[in-house]
Amino acid sequence: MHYKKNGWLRVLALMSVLALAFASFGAGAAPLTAALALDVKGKIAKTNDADHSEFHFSEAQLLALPAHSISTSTTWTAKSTFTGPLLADILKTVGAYGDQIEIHTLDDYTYTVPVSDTSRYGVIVAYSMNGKRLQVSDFGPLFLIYPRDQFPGELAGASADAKFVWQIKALIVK
Ligand SMILES: Nc1nc2c(c(=O)[nH]1)N[C@H]1C(S)=C(S)[C@@H](COP(=O)(O)O)O[C@H]1N2
Ligand SMILES: [Mo]
Repeated sequence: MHYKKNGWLRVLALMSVLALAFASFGAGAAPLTAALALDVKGKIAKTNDADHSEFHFSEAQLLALPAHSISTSTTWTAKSTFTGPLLADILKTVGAYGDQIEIHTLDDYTYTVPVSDTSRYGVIVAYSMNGKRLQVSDFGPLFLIYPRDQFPGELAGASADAKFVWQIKALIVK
């Protein structure tokens, strides 16, 4: 190796690495796996933002909540194991006191589920499927999962499909 003689080569190599880094991130290219994040507002007792209006969960905060798994098929996926925090634990963390949860997504879909679903079905906000993080292109970063296979009468079918909200970015407690 001739690093000492060819110090400029190292500089050139470093510049190439930086150029690549800027090409992939600086140009605004979305990362394959979006960082986990979730904003919760509305009827909540705890906030953590500057103007005390919402509770922002960072990836670390979401991963710090106890992880629960549900194995089920959905209209879009064969039987798989979904993992993530309980919606109930997210609501508990923010001190939610409403009885409806309005869910907002990256694709601007909105759907409201009753808080009673959390105890009835043990609903989870899944960030992974079969051990792999959900990609934005594949229901990620967060996907509301109900145990459909365990409640075929109540959770299978067209009307229940609306509850399986993917690309979740925010919850509003009503
Ligand atoms: N993020 C997101 N989740 C969503 C939807 C959506 O448009 N965006 N549609 C919901 C509704 S109303 C139903 S019936 C199903 C629709 O699934 P489909 O688009 O495969 O018919 O997914 C639900 N989850
Ligand atoms: Mo729907």
